[in-house]
Amino acid sequence: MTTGQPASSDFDVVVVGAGYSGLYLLHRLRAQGRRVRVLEAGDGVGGTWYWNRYPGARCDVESVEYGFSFSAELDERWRWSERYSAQPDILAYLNTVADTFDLRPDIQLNTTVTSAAYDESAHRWRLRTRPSGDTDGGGADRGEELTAQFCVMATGCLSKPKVPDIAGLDSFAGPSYSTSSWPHEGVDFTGQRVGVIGTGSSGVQAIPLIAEQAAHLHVFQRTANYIVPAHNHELSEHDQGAEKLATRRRSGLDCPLGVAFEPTEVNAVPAMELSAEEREAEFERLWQRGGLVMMLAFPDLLLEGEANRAAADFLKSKIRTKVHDPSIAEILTPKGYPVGSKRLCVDTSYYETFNRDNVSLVDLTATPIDRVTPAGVLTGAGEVPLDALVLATGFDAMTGALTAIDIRGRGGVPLSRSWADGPRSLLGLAVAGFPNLFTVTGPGSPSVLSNMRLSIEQHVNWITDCLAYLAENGIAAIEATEGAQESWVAHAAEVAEPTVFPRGASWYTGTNVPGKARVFMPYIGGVPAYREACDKVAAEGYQGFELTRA
Ligand code: N01
Repeated sequence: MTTGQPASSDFDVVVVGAGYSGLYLLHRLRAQGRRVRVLEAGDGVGGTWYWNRYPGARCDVESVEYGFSFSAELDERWRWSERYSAQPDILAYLNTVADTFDLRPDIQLNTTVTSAAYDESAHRWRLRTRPSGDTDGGGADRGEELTAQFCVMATGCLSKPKVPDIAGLDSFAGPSYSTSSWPHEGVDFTGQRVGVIGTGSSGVQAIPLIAEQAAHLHVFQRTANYIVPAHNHELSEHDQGAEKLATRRRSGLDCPLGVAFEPTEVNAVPAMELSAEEREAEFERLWQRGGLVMMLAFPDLLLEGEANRAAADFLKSKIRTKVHDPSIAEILTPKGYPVGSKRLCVDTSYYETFNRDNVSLVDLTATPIDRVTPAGVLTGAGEVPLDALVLATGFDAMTGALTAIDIRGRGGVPLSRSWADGPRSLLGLAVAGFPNLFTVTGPGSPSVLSNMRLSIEQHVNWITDCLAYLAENGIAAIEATEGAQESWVAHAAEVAEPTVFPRGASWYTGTNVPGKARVFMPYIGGVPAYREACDKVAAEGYQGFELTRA
């Protein structure tokens, strides 16, 4: 189904979003014989991988761990081409998923959900939609209303772009592009003077490729990030045989980050109990391996203190070996915050890009952006003339896609009001006051601090098993209790407290969005402990939830 009206508007389950989560949910729910409708704002499936088409966009979890684990048929059908897959590959994979399981007939594209309200007497959700892109105010009339007993928000953690707080953006005379909604036909920067604002993961991936094309690239950096190399390479058939896939997936289940990491004895020892040489050797080993596993070097690395500083010093020293001009290397060196408190970036040739003659780095801490002008960007050092502007300025993460929908629970209470002081959720799966509503990888779950594929599968399995239990036991409504929710929120905060995470100014804590409550949102207790907590709740008949009989 594409944009056509559904045959009926009453469903057992409505799923919002057709990325990894929505596709797997649909597959599982249909296998249970439920009437499901997936509503998707884009005109294709893929979620994150549908929208983020900027040059260099690729995953920072290895491809062989990023494919769904539930289907041998899918494994047979699909081969990854690189260690870290590029966006077109992942989007093609998700389209293959949709085709393999014939999911499209139950997916309604170009449909933006505007509101969802819970009807207490009927134990059903009533959702309103509008056609995507319909911003003239008439959209509500051309939208539709759907009802469902259960509503699952599969809306993604990094899917609501942050509105950049930069004066004069609209006045720019040339084209401007956002990495999070890149033109499908691509952009040719040949011969142009291009400015990129933002040096998080998106900027770090896009900058080297834009630099190869542009006549001149100006990078506007406010905060230098900690960056580890991807060491990307092609994948062979041997790298993704059935046995290899199974081993790596198993290993991911036991790892706090949900990725295949075989710890050595050294990794179990606190960093400062080793000699400086031993510590350095381990950092170097993981640097050569590449990717986010650097964060698993030592058990105390993500706690505030010496181990964290040692890791930071190691990463800073690498910048000086890669960037020829010491003054540029100094600007690219992170300062004033612990490594890990902002999301680590994974790069290919980022630092080397600053050795090119056609690349300039603008240090916004020294010369902040005053405003964008028709001709370029005006900073404290003067105007930088530009032909094109790229915004890699990030997302209203974890809660933005949810609060963008007018979700109202019992008593008509809006979710945005319940979460005004920060998100509160039981296990990142359900919210007190919002019966029969589930969130996939919601705040309070490992989500963005884990391999998203693995965490999505775990959540979808948990939610669909829960729905099967409710059906078998004649239960019409399920709702997280306030008490259980408060205990989980307190536990999540307690686990995070000794770590560097709550200290950082980042999208993890909502500090990147003006006015957003400052709360560390993901669960840092690790994938195995989290899964155990979820399994225990289910095994005990959904303890912590109130169940209402039909
Ligand atoms: O966003 P970000 P992102 N003036 O928030 C700057 C995932 N992801 O899209 O740090 C000037 O990290 C801002 O500066 P500062 C991944 O989890 C994954 O890059 O606020 N600058 C920062 O430099 C990632 O963490 C992959 O001082 C402004 C940048 O914009 C998450 O998505 C690839 C500004 C925003 O960085 C978000 O990454 C891409 C302003 N007014 C993304 N406002 C993979 O590899 C913002 N900035 C899988």
